[in-house]
Formats: sequence, structure tokens, C-alpha cells
Amino acid sequence: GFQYPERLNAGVELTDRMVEQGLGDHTALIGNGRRRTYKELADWTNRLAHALTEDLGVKPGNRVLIRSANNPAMVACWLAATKAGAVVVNTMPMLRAGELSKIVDKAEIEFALCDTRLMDEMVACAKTSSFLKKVIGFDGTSNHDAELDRLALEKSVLYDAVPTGRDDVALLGFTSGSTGTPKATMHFHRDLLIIADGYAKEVLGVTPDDVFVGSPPLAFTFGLGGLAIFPLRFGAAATLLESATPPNMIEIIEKYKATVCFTAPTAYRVMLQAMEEGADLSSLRAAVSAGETLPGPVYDAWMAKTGKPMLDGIGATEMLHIFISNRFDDHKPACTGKPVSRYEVRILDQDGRDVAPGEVGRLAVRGPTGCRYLADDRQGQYVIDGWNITGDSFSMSEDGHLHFAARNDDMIISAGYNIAGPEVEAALLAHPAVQECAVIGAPDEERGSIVQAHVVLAAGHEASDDLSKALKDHVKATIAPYKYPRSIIFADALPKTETGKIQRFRLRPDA
Ligand code: 3SK
Repeated sequence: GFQYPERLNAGVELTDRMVEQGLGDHTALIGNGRRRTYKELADWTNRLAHALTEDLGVKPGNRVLIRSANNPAMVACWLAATKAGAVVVNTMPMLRAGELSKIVDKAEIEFALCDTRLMDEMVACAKTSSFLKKVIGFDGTSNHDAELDRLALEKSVLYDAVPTGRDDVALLGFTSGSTGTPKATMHFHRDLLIIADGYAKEVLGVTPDDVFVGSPPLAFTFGLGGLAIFPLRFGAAATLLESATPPNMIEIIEKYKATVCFTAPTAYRVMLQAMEEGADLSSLRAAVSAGETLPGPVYDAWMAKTGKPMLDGIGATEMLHIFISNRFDDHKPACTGKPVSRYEVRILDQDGRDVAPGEVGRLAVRGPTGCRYLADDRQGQYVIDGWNITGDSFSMSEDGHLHFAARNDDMIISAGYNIAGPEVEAALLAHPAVQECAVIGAPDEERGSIVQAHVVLAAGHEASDDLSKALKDHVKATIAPYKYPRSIIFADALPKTETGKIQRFRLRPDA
């Protein structure tokens, strides 16, 4: 394992330590129309840490929620709260008050730092929360126009970061789980460094010359690692652009001479479609694909069109980041690669025994960064003898390469988003026209899967395009809009067991 000192603060390691190492003038963050050096980032986060502790009263161990799109200010807030010894919960900008409340209650969050453009739902959440003491705005478009920015501006650039222990919790990664009841996974200060010193260094070989781009939200640990922790651990540059949506990514790679791209396969498909003749990807040395399984044809098309190594991998919020990956000298289609060093994987049958090579079973993983759920009875169900039992089925070939087979539960992965079917069902059921419904993932060329709802209407309602649209709008207004069912099928009845349980698997096209 890695040897870290007993007292370790990941916020310091990712900022001031780079300055100490002589990289103070190197670009750390690119975004909002400017570049910030490591020295500027260290100063900015130190000022913010003063404001958090002195003006807001944040104390070590307090949970701090951050609500923002990917931008430099979000990264600065996260690093500052980490320096102050807080436990950070990064959240997706699209979440609505009800979804935020579940997170706030589960993690007993006392402070929320929110991009001022996203205040409404945060304030609505705060009104009903008994935990939240203070919601404060920051300006995600510059860094001087909101309350937190103004408080920080008056502060010293010198800050004695809280001497946290290497095993103190620094981050709670939320995963929606198959039931829609969020689970929080606890990650220590050392975990934030392990994913960089392991995967990012050993697989990607990150250096200060690298420039990272990508689209996954920082609220998803895939994005936090790939777009912030990995570059900042090695003095490289992180682009944090709200415009980094898949259709724009080729242009962004060209403009910033990006060397490493982190995103999901769906985004790579869109990038391939958007790529014009003569696109200049000469700076790129790695296209990392994770978040959902990479279809062989997408890998083949990428390799044929760009010739740039596409490294498929699988990670999990539970393990913080990627634990199986292809390598620069060993990558191929329809293959997830081999375990990252310090992680072990097994393929288990229903009784928990290892299956033979080539046979499909449930993927289990063990490693230094996982897996501890916060106050959750499901710990015993998903973590057995230190092995995290994932929701995926894989096979392992004789030579140790892993191949994805299927997902085991009702999670729908659509365009890189994890969507819990039961949560969408709950939103639909709140509409007066819906008597019963079942939500599944239906295969889709572009998004991998789409949310498909099978709906039995209540008496007095008739199927129509207008009603279909009304139901979609209703879901969008109830939960995060990306979860809405893109396909609605009206049915007379749903398939059920004798005991009345809906058999969702029978609705799947391959059933
Ligand atoms: O592959 C994933 O889904 C994942 C999840 C969390 C963190 C990192 C990754 C790649």
C-alpha cells in the first residue's frame, strides 16, 4: 500500500503542496474565461477556508454540501471545505428540493455552498430541513459577486489547514442505489490520493504537462477524480467548463490542447458524430471511458477515426474511482481490462463461490478505497468479508481480462446517468392519471438505455400523445429532469407474480 503521513489533508496536498514543489506558476484551473495558477488556487482556497470557518462557523467533521455545475468555483469550494476539515457532499446541479432533502437528512448536512444561479431549490430544501443551519451563495461565473466570495476577499491567503488524520472522512459520495434510497459512501483523505497515486499515475502516467477535459459532473466521483483530483495531484491543468457538453468537446480538446479526456461512452458517440473532417486531436493521448459499459463498436469507431488510445474502465462510487481498466499497451473492444494495482476482483456464483474462467458471475471487488456506507443497514448485504459485491455481472478470461455481461438490478444507465427505476415510478404515480406503472431501461442507440415507463391509466383517462407529454413534464417537475421517461407505453395491465409483485424483467425487450 501507499505510505501517507498520519496527519494528511487532501485539500493541502492538491494545492499548496504543488506550490511547495515549484509548480506555483503552473496552470491549475481553466474556466470562466481565465486560467488560475496553483499559487492562485492555493490563495483562493485559503481565503475561502477562512470564510467558512470564521464567518460561517464550519468545524472539522461538519458536513458541507456543494451545489454547482462544473466550474472553478465549485472546485475551490470543495478544496477549501476539505482544508477546513469538513466532510464534503458534492451534488448535481439538476437535483430538486426533494432530492436534496434526502441527501441533507441522510448526511445530516449543516452547511450548503450554492452557486447563486441554483439557489431556488436549495432554499426550498432548507425550509423543510432540521439539519441545515446556513445556505450561502458563491458566484460560479466569476468569483467575486456573491456573499461567500465577498467574505473570502477580505481574508488572508495564509491558512493553517486542519491537520486531519489520513483516515478521517473527507468526502461522502452518494449513490442512488437500485431502490432510489440514496446510500452515502465514506471516503478518507487518503482515498482521494490513492486513486491518483494508483490509477492516474500507474495507468495514465499523469505529468504536469497534462491538460484534462471531460463532461462528468464533479458530483459523480468519476468526474471529481478525472477532472479535479488527477490533474491537481500532479501539477497538471484541469479545464472546468460549463460548456463541456459532448458536442463541444472536440472543439475544447483542440482549443486547450487537451491530453486526457474523461467521459462516458455515450459522449464519445456524440463526439464522433460531431467530429468534422480535419479535426485536430493531435494533443490527446488518452480517451478514458467509464460510467457505463463501452460498446465494442464505439471503441472501434473511435480508434478508426482518431487512432488515439481509448481506455475503458469500470469504477464505482463505493470504491471512489476506477478499479478495472485497460492499459496503453493492452486495450481492445468489449473488454474492461484488468484490475488496477492494489485492487482484487472475483467473479462469484449465487452461493458466493468463484466461477470458472469464462463463466459469467457477479463481480466482487476489494481494495484500499472501499467500501464503507454511512449509517446503512445495507453494508452487510453489499460488503462481505471486505469484498464489495457490485451490481454487475462479468466474466474473467484465463489471462485475467474482464468482460462485462449485464447489470443485475433495476438501475437504468442512460447517457452516463444512473437512474433508479423505482424513483421514476414514484414520481409517475403521483400523477392522477396513473394507476400503476413499471419503469425499465430500454436499449437506445444514442444513450445506451432510455427510461421507459409502462403505464396503466386510472379510470376516466385515455391514452394520448398529450397525456404522454403531460406525464413527462410532470416527472421533470418532480425530480431531476434527466430522469424523465423518454418513452411511455400505455398498457391495460402489468405482468405480475402470484403475490402481486410487478415483474419488470418481463417488460424488457429481450424478455
Ligand atoms: O464506472 C463508473 O461507473 C464509476 C463510478 C464511480 C467512479 C468512477 C467510475 C468510473
